[in-house]
Amino acid sequence: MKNIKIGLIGAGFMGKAHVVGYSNVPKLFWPAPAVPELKTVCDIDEETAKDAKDRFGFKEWTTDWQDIINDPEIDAVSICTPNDSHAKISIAALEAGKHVLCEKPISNNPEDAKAMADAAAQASSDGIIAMCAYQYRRVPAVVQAKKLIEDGSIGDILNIRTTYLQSWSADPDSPLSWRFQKKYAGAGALGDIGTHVIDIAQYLAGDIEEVVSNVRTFIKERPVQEGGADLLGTVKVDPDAAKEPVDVDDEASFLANFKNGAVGSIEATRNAWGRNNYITVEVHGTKGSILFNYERLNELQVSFSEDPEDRRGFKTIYTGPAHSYGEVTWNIPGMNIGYGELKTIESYDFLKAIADKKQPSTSFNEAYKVDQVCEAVLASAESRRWEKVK
Ligand code: SOE
Repeated sequence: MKNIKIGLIGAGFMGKAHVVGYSNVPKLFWPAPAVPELKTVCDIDEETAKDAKDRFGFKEWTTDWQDIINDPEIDAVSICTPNDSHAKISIAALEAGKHVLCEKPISNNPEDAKAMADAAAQASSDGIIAMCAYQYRRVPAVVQAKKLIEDGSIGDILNIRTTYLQSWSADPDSPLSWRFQKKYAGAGALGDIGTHVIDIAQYLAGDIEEVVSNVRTFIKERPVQEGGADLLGTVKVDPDAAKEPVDVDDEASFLANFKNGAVGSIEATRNAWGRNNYITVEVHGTKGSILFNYERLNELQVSFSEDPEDRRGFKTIYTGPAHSYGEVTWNIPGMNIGYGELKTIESYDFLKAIADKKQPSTSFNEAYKVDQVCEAVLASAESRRWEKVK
């Protein structure tokens, strides 16, 4: 079994999630496709980098991401930095012959996303893997939904609606991190969380052809915080701190027409008090319906038209060993997985793709297509018309 030496760039909340993922692969999936070795962690903040080395068990730390690219021992790089740096780091890593797992959205603009997809296509001819971390399509219940769609259980898809609702920035005193600044993030709720449910919608129902949207920024300025750390609303800054403008959306919703004829709606907001990581997917087909809610991620609701009329309605499938990634979902349905296991599934798929030399989803090209949908959503908000996805 091969050891894969990992370099992690960005040691905040998402860096921790990648470490949890890698570290648990051999514990949950055995035999593992490869055993990850945590070689070097990088963070622009020296204290964070040093702390991450000790806490997560890396051998080395650095504050310069180029050290990871230039280290011939490192096989694979996890990129957990703000969106504006994904392109330069990913492309440099791929050109240096390293496998890349890059956080979403793939970039803060479609031009860089295209350059990344091109670099990934080029590198794949040498067996180099590039994957964008849209993990929610890997939830076993979502994979089961895909199976029910593909085997015809719910017939032809007529309608798909997805939502991603959060509340962590609904408080106007939640500080102005990079997520509220276009130059770093590209877009707001649309790019940060809308992209996850665009990815799921395209995974289940195929490519989106055109959109008409409504995009808003309700909270137009926020207090400036010290340092660049992304606090995700957990720490409030002094209410008297200076405020600066928010130049991205905090609410985006749109109607979509899919290439296969289905219609849909997609909604993302970070202003929804009471909603935390509220990802929902509802699919209506000619023979049945499917419903998923991430806050009950071990369950899939299904309803079939062929059930006798007096028993028709949603029933709950509890995911477990009978479903995808059953090795990781413990022995008994209802024992349940959470965010850590989901990141482990993602790391497993990345390591397996490296071992098998087979490109995984979400590929950089698929992730670029998600960015193209966002571009059309923002264009439609300007033009107030239907816009084609390029
Ligand atoms: C913040 O909205 C965030 O951390 C997103 O950036 C992640 O992609 C999402 O999965 C959880 O929330």
